[in-house]
Amino acid sequence: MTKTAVITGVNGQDGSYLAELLLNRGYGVVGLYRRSSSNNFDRLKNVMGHSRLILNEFDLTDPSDVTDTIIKYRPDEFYNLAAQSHVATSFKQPTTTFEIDSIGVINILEAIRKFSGTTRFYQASTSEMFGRNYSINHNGEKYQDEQTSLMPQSPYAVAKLASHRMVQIYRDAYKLYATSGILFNHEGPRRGVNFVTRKITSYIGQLVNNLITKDTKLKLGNLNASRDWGHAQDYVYAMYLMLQQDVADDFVISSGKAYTVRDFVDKAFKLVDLDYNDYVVIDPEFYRPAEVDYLKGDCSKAKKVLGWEPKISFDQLVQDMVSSDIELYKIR
Ligand code: NAP
Ligand code: F7E
Repeated sequence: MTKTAVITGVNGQDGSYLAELLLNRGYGVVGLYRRSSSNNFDRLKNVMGHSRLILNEFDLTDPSDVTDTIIKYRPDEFYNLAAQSHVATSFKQPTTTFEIDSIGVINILEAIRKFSGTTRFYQASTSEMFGRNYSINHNGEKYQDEQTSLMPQSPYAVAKLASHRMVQIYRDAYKLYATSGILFNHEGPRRGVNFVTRKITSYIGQLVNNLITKDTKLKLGNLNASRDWGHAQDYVYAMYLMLQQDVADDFVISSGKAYTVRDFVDKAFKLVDLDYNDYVVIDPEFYRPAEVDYLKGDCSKAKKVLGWEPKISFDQLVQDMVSSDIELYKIR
């Protein structure tokens, strides 16, 4: 029988990749998007019109909308990918961020508990919850895994930590199949343009196609922060695997390698034979009130239990994003 999966934030980066994956596996997919005056389904162009895809308007912060959705579909699987996902924005909009990223998750958990107790629930948790904290391995290297204490440094991370804990409570107290993926940064050509990787590659795409000149500088903030960057296509497969286990649990999903923002920008510009120093200027506007300096995940548990590991390397990720943006701006 066809399984039904609900995806919130279906027109976001991860939602679009996950919709493709689940449709390819024979699922009926109910994709939920937030109403706007100019809905953007660009990321869904590979699946638009698919006979097993239903697209509905939905807002996570509205309890009756959430409850009605659960009652209508009583899905086998529910992937909550909707969020105010931008860390810098969360400092400017802490209340909105908390309403979406925390209260919204409680709305779903309550609706599942009351009306659809067999639905398997995936929550999009994040490495940002580790904040400045890390563990140290026997070689003296810093890393984060499921045992590392969580010390959030932004309103976004606090909101995600609240929902992360709430998922654990609903799993323990009500025996729901509720799980959180602690995903480290994952990117790709569909990444929003205000995240640093895509900001860089979209600048390069415009530069190479002569839509801007050297006089238009690329304004960035902290180049020294380290991130563990993977490809979103790899990471949505981990989400799917997390809902196929006998027992619900939380997993770190990461590449296990850390690079600085400077490494990313350097590599991206070198791919088009340019030196980033000629184009990048530092603008304090893009510094954050509090920064997360170093993220490098150890996903040994996911490798062992889920049989998951990333397939796309950092170099391939940068290459994919740069080539895709060069193509994108060619046809504009
Ligand atoms: P994204 O591209 O920003 O997508 C987020 C989606 O959520 C968008 O479709 C957005 O709609 C929707 N949304 C926001 N508020 C909503 C609301 N009130 N009701 C319904 N939908 C709403 O994020 P992503 O990169 O795909 O990430 C997916 C999830 O993983 C997020 O929860 C994020 O916090 C988490 N996460 C991401 C990463 C990463 O590196 N990408 C790492 C760890 C965790 P609009 O287009 O209307 O804004
Ligand atoms: O910043 C630095 C910035 O905004 C990465 C989200 O998906 O991953 C993402 O959060 C680093 C930070 O991602 C600019 O200070 C420098 O150190 O691309 P980002 P993020 O904050 O790591 C986590 C795991 C999530 O869960 C989030 O949803 O880059 N940086 N200059 C800059 N960042 C931005 N955005 N813009 C700059 O100009």
